Amino acid sequence: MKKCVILLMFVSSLAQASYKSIHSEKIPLSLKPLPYPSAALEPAIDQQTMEIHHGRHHKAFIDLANKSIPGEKKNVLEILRSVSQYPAAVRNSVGGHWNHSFFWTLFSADKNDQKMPPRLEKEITAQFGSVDNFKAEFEKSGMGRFGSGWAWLIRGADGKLQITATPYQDNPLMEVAEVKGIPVFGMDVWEHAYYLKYQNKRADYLKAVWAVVNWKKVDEYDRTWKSVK
Ligand code: MN3
Repeated sequence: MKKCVILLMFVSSLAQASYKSIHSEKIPLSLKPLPYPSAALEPAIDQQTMEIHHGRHHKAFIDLANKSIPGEKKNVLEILRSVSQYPAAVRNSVGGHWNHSFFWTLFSADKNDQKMPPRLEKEITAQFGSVDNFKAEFEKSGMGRFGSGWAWLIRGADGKLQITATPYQDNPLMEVAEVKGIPVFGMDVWEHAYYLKYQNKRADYLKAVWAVVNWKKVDEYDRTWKSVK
């Protein structure tokens, strides 16, 4: 019985991530293990990029956040919702931590996860005409984000699915975001996310990663977006 409890604690890492588990985290933040081996998403995302991205870039955001606001009592979502009241380092670091914590969960090497659930397909088709249209519009948004940032699929203020992009480590949950909403999918378009393998070819990276998207997880986020207040 006791062994069972200990095992459950280990399993409740990023693999089981939900809005709640990401949002309720408080300072000091910690780096969770990836929900898959670092080579699992090859060839779309190569192992070296994965290891540097997770182990160094994501870790750096965590270290900066912990250094910037030691003793902070608000949780991650509350900080993002009031991020203009903090120094810029907090916007970058807590934003970076949220974005990457969410990002790692959006991929899977499991064929079952890669199949888009009919419910989500229906929602996407209703909003964008077809899944292919959605992908094309999303890639366009990622390409249109000049410099570093993120492309997002969100549930907007009107409750509809919408594509948007943010600069740096901003995200649509922040009260400073131009277009606000609840992210249900997101793509890191910083050069560090793709440069080792794709160099300057961001379009190739954006096209390649569709093969490893965990649509089951995206569907789960989309089914629970209203839980984020
Ligand atoms: Mn990144």
